[in-house]
Amino acid sequence: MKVLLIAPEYEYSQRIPLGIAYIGAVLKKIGVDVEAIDFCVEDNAYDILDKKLESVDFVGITSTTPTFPNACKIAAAIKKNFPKKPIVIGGAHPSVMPEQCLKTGFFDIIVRGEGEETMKDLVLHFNSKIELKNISGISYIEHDRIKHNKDRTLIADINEIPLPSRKLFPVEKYNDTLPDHEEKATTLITSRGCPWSCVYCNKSIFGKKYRFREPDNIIEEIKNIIQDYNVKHFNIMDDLFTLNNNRVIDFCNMLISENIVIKWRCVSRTNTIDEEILRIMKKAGCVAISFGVESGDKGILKKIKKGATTNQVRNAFAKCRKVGISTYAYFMIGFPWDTKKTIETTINFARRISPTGVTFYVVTPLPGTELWTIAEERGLVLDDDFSKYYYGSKLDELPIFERPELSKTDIIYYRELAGFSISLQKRLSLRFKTLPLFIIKILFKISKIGYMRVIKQLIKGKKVKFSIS
Ligand code: B12
Ligand code: SF4
Repeated sequence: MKVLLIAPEYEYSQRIPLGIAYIGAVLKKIGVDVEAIDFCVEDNAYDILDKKLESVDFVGITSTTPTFPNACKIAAAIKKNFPKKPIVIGGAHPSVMPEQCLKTGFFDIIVRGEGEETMKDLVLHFNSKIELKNISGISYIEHDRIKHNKDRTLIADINEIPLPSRKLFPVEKYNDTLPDHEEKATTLITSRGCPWSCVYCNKSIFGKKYRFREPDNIIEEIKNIIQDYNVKHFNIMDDLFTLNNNRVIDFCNMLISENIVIKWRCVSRTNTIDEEILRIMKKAGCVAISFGVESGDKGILKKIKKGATTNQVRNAFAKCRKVGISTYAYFMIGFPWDTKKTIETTINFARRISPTGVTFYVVTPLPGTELWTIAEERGLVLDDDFSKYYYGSKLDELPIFERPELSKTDIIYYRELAGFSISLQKRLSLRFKTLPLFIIKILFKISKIGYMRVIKQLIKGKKVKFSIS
């Protein structure tokens, strides 16, 4: 049996698609022949697709919400030449919108949630050894009716999952790096799940239960990567790397005692770190930590169920600075409760905590999140073009919704103003970091560049793209 795994195009991706790398590893382990195409890094991906399709028994595509339109394009291309070739789709988007995915007519089976065990069952199915009705975690159409089989239980011990198969992908083509470093990096996932409930987060794959890989299992992967690719920089992209202090300490101590000299960055929450752990992390090669701060307004932090206070945020950034670990803060502008005032509080807060780097995203209610339900309940009209669901990281796109209190133009204005204020602060010495926002606003207006960008985005954002509702 031969399976082709596909990651659709996402123009900003620099990272190996670990979801299908794990699926590929599991398939290889049971003797399936696996090939893969990552449309993000292959220039002539459709030609490669044409060549590979003939010999494969079925195709597996991964998809998030913004890549779903591209997943549909690929599936449409496959069905055009090979209408009988089964296509399976998995990932964060299909897991929460299985019906809509099936209704496009492009996909035969939707894999909901964690995919490793389900994919093994699907191989048995395509070998005629098991019926679809007996496979948990899938949705499909039978006799014109959509069937949703029961959910699959999570894998109890994630240390037993084989290491992701990087060999399926052209590792040298990814431009993954650590922030402010040029050397090649690669991505690691060392835990699954997160116990918090932020309203904008899609938890459809790994849920709230925190499952983690033991330090020796992670270090085996790191050693393999160093040996196979000579890559010594790692982006640990877990939802929450620092939840279990003992595990983090053991991991760091193991790196130190085995003399594994690497640099790494992880994603953390401001309420899960202390100075002692930061010092050990730094000694073990941690150069940067990313924090989703989201807002500087206490009321908004409560509404979005962030579970962290502005004091905790301030402390965390100060401690990292003291220890010498760079900090990257992510904020979001345009929550349904945001006003111009709360956004200005957020911009001022971002300036005050003085992170090494800051990104301001535009709030985007994604399917499967509490924010999506809230938006529906409030009757907010969301854009139905999923290719725009990038948190406004595509500079030329408008936010996907607006309210009378905060128009799309307002949000773009504030995002640009936020960026301007941070770069201004960087250009000036630290003494000026309390420069009042009203002065920054005047400078922003005078600079014209900021306004020109706002207008450019408004014009470009009107272009309509391939749309699946
Ligand atoms: C690393 C990461 C990124 C990397 C991308 C890396 C890459 N090339 O995949 C970067 C930083 C570029 C990124 C960007 C974005 N991301 Co992101 N990202 C993640 C993160 C933290 C880890 C992804 C990962 O590797 N997981 C580990 C693997 C093992 O899990 P997995 O991919 O889900 O795969 C499992 C199952 O889904 C399933 N499966 C997946 N595909 C398939 C295919 C088949 C055939 C089968 C059978 C099964 C299957 O089986 C896999 C194994 O169990 C997740 C959160 C998370 N914990 O997963 C968010 C997450 C995927 N990202 C998300 C979002 C919103 C974004 C952005 C839109 C943000 C932005 N700023 O614009 C962009 C969109 C990028 C895109 N390509 O779609 C959301 C997606 C929500 C949604 N509704 O789609 C997530 C879930 C975060 C969240 N909790 O809300 N992201
Ligand atoms: S802390 Fe991160 S992973 Fe956990 S719920 Fe919040 S956004 Fe999601």
